[in-house]
Amino acid sequence: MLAAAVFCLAGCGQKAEEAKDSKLVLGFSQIGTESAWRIGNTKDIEEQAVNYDIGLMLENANQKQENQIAAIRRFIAYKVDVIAFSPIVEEGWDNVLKEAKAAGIPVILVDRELYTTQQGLTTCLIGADFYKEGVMAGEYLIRKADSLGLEHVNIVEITGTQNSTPMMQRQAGFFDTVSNDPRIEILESIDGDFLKSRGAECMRYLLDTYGDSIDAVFSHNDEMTLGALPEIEKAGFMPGQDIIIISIDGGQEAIDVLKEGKINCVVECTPKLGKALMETALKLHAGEEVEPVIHPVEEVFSDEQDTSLIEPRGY
Ligand code: GYE
Repeated sequence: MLAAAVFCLAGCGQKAEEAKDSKLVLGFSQIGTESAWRIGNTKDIEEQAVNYDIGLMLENANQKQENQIAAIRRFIAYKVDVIAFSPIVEEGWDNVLKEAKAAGIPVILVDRELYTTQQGLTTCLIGADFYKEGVMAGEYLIRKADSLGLEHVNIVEITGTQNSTPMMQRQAGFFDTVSNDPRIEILESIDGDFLKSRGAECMRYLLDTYGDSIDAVFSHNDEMTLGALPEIEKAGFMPGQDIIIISIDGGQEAIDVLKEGKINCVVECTPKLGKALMETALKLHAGEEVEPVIHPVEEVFSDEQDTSLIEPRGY
């Protein structure tokens, strides 16, 4: 509703300018609605914009980079004060970012990183340390193998969107951690695009190909995990017991399944980036320096703890 109002004001001549002058206008291009994480992230940004009295122009790109580029161009045309976006993949942003720079509009990266050929096209990144998440997932697997006394662990990996920051860094952190352990073998990594339906498809394929030699699944987000679990059960295995299940995000649905014992470990990735985003936008608008990288603090939820004590997650 607010976005529509801002669009209308911006199109209504002088009055619009006055309204815009009194309130910071932030254009935010969201990737889509692929996961509980993403939906929670959007909700948090909307709520924090209200708390900080910032006019939010929010656009949903429905998982398409071209839609994000078009949204950023609209933000430039409307002369918003600050642009923020979560780049779906790392490459392909140079031109639109140069246009934002030429228009003098600072750009904040939310959640994901990107790659540019020119320095200084974005101001900062507010998002999780995905490499560390991969490390924490790998460390859990090693501890689990120790506690079960396993001599060999065959693992399959269902990854997030190819060439996205969380996909690349979660994989790198995980590989770097488990590759030092001679017991652990990665049978295959397959692209599940962060989607529940793809998680199910990938798991069906992996079960058809490797059958009962799969000891563990590392899935880059809860949605793909939740898609994979029924496939494991249909194939006659008990997730969490016959196959170790490791997920990332920590949305409520996955935490409930962790409590049931069908997921063994969920590495937290918080979508609550809205407060830091609004504070950073206000600082940039005031011409102040901002931190180049803001990482939220994140934890691991697993069957090593009393899972009944995990607080409601809010996403
Ligand atoms: O893990 C996944 C989402 O970029 C951190 O994207 C985000 C990831 C998150 O769709 O569920």
